Amino acid sequence: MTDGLANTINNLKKKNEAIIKSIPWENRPAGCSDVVWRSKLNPIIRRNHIPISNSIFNSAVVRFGNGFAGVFRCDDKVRNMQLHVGTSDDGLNWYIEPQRLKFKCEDENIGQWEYGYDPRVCWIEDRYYVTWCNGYHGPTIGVAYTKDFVDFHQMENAFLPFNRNGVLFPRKINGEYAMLSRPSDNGHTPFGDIYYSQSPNMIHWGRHRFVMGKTMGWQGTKVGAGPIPIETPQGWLLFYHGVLNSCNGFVYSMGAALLDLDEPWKVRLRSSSYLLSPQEIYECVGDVPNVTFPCAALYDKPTGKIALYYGGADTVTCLAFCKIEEVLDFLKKDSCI
Ligand code: BMA
Repeated sequence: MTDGLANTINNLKKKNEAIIKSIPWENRPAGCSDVVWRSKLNPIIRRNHIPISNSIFNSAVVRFGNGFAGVFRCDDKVRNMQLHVGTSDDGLNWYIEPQRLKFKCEDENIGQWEYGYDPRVCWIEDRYYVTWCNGYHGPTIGVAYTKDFVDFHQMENAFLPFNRNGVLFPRKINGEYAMLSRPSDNGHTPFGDIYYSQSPNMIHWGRHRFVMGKTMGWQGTKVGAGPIPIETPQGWLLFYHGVLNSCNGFVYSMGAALLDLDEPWKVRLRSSSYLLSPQEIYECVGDVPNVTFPCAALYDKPTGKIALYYGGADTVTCLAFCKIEEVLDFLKKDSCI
């Protein structure tokens, strides 16, 4: 860790924690009727935000101290896929630590770093858990925890290879930790369904349940969970990505589903239309064209505002906004279930 990160973390912790910073927000632009709209500041993190980065995208952001912290996917100029810690006062302007995140791990077999990408961060009980696509003889789901965004303790991988898009629920359900994931293969997987798994201790995962698979159109090839699900009285609101296989390759869009509160493998509502798809230049042009890939959501319960962080074209980090009631209303009207 450099002094830069130590200083920003101390500042976030030092300030009066009673003053909770509001999440980034912009009102829906005049003339726009979309349920999800983009930030005018996009991309909020450019590909060369730090000198070593080729691209910074598909990243996870949470509230931390009197501001925000996150784990960012930074592919470096060798094109290693790495994770880096970031801090921010306002969720828009980010300090990204130039050195990659190095997990502490008691098991040297598990702790040997190959690569990591597409992190999610989830506050449960007393700590932040990080899940990510972890290279261990192929991609699988790595799990670690931190209390301060300085020391990260790597635990067992949740599953055998091959798996991606491991997304924790923010509380135990029926007495067990719960995670969504997407079993896959070792390549640019041409299939993929979302499953639900349960664990008594965050180490041993089982009692797997099928949640949902591909359907049609923008989600006709594969689907994967996005940000940490948001609890509502009607169910868990899940934003997810869906993939269409076009003549020109995969197109990654975002939709939403409402999962049962007590049995989240039961899908109550599911969008038939996408909520966000690659249309802006920073989503259509980049290292992998035509990708909008959400990994994090900040939710302000009193106002219902949601700020969604997503990767654009596997190159940059972007922000979009929506209101929870409008997403739930949209789901009721648009559901394919
Ligand atoms: C997936 C992951 C994502 C990426 C997407 C589009 O398989 O690798 O990180 O955004 O492909 O390339």
